[in-house]
Amino acid sequence: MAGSYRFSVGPWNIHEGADPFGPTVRASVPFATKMAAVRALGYESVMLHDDDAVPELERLSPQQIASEAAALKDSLANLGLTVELSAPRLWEGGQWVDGGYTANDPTVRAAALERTKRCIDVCRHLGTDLMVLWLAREGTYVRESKSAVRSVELLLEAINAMLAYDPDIRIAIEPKPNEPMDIAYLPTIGHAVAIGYRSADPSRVGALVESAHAILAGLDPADEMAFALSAGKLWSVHLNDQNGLKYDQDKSFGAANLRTAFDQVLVLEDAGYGSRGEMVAFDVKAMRTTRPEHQLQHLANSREIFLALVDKARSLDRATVASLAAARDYEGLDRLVLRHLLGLD
Ligand code: 3MF
Ligand code: MG
Repeated sequence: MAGSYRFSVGPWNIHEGADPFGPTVRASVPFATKMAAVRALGYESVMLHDDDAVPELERLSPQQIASEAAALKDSLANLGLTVELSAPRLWEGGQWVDGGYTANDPTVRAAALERTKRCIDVCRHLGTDLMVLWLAREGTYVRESKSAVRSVELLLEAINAMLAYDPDIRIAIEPKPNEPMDIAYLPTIGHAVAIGYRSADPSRVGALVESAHAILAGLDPADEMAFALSAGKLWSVHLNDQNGLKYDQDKSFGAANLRTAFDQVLVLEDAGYGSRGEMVAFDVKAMRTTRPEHQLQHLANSREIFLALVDKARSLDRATVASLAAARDYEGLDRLVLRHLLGLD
């Protein structure tokens, strides 16, 4: 029986259009309006940074954090939304310019760990056991500024401290090879899975594949997903698209390369992704040119195209695929897939 999928998105995926060269071009949408809007589009779950869920949490006591997060969980439940995951936002504040867990300043490293513990508390009170680590500034602009070996050890120590803090928390590492830093210490899924196996509890360290991040690493997103799937470690995805090696574009799913999008859906579908509770999340942004009245369109488009590609994966003539593969007629197989995607079969 073919499975069905459940979808998730973050509040940052409805945004004001600022980029490094220009300020905002759309008014901000209040958080509550965003939540209601994504539910109306068919999303059942949301991803929240720790301070999306509890603004200014660094100024609050653990008790205040607990009650704010619990209240948010209830108001989301009233809308029909659950929380898929939370993530510590260790890249925005000025204290994190040199990273958190790998900063050269030990007081910054200690603060990063404290902040992450608060994020774990937020996860618990929002009703999720999944925390994502996008290790945004855990890298360098200057090779000689940090010891890369020591940085990996520091990341491992930090992950072990998180696992020890909460016996139920699961950590999904979201690798990205660059941006905002020049070079990151955990740039690919292979790195994420490897450090997970070195941790104190490998069963609680997995990965999140973002399509664009794989492309920026020069890798195929479907194969990155496959690598994590084969280890039982694909705990979420950030589907989107990316037109080559540029800045992180967060285009709508399938917008740059429909065949690559199809191959991602195929690998998820064939592995039964979603049947163990995993969400299909999109990390997509509206173009800067988007008018306010169209600023949800990329969220509708991504979901619609994903579901259309699920139909394409399910209706692919697998017997013919198998016989073309057995005959090593890969030209014929190429044609079969392209005609199928074009609706010519
Ligand atoms: C950056 C990202 C991030 C993460 C998010 C959750 C802001 O390229 O993809 O989006 O997905 O922080 O970990
Ligand atoms: Mg992402």
